[in-house]
Amino acid sequence: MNTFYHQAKFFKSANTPDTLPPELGFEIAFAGRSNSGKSSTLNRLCRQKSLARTSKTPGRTQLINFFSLADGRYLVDLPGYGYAKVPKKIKLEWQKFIESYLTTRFTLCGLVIVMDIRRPMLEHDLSMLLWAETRNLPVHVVLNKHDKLKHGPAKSTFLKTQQQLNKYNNKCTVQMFSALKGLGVEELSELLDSWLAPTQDP
Ligand SMILES: Nc1nc2c(ncn2[C@@H]2O[C@H](COP(=O)(O)OP(=O)(O)O)[C@@H](O)[C@H]2O)c(=O)[nH]1
Ligand SMILES: [Mg+2]
Repeated sequence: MNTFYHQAKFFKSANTPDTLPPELGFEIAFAGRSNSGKSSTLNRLCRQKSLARTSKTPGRTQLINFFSLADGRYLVDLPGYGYAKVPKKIKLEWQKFIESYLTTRFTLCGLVIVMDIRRPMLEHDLSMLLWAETRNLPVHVVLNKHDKLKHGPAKSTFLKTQQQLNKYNNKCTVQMFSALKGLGVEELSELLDSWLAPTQDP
C-alpha cells in the first residue's frame, strides 16, 4: 500500500464560505451521518489515531476541516449530519453551506459518503448523492462497521446499495469497510488514488 495518505496533516478549518482555503490543487470530501464512523474511516485510511477527531458525542464537529497530502492534494472532512440535538436553524445553515461547497467547489474531484452498513442510504445521504449528481461528481459509498453484521446480511446490503446507486447518472461506487478492523482500506485508497491522479499539474 502506498503511504500517500499517511502523510496527511491538518491544514485549515472553515465555517463559512469565505473562510474556505483558495481553490488550488485537488480535494476529496468525506461526508456522512454523525456516528457513521467518518472520523474513524479517515483515521484508518491515514493510519493516524486522531487526525480527525472520533467522538462518542456525535454532531460536535461543525467545521469543514482540510487535511493536506503531498502535491497540492487535500482530504476534506465535512460536518456530520443528522444529529438530532443540533438546533434546526443551525442545521439549515449548515445544509446550505455544504450544498454550496459540494455543488460549486471547483477543486473537488470526488465525494466519499460514509454510512453505517446497518442503516445505509438515509435522507441526508440521498441529498449528498443528488448534489453530487447535479455536477457529475463521482461518489464512493463506504459501508462502514462491516464487523457489526454477519457475512450474509452485509453482502445483501452491499448488493442492494449498489443497485440503488445505479439510478444516478454520475459514477457511484460502493464498498464494505470496517474502520475498527481495517477491512477495505486498500480498496478505498486505490479508489482515492484514481480520483487524485493528475490529469494536469495542480
Ligand atoms: N464496531 C465498529 N465501530 C465503529 C467503526 N467505526 C467507528 N466505530 C465507532 O462508532 C462511533 C462513531 O465513530 P466516529 O468515527 O466518531 O463517527 P463520526 O461521528 O461519523 O465521525 C465510535 O464509537 C467508533 O468507535 C467500525 O468499523 N466498527
Ligand atoms: Mg466525526
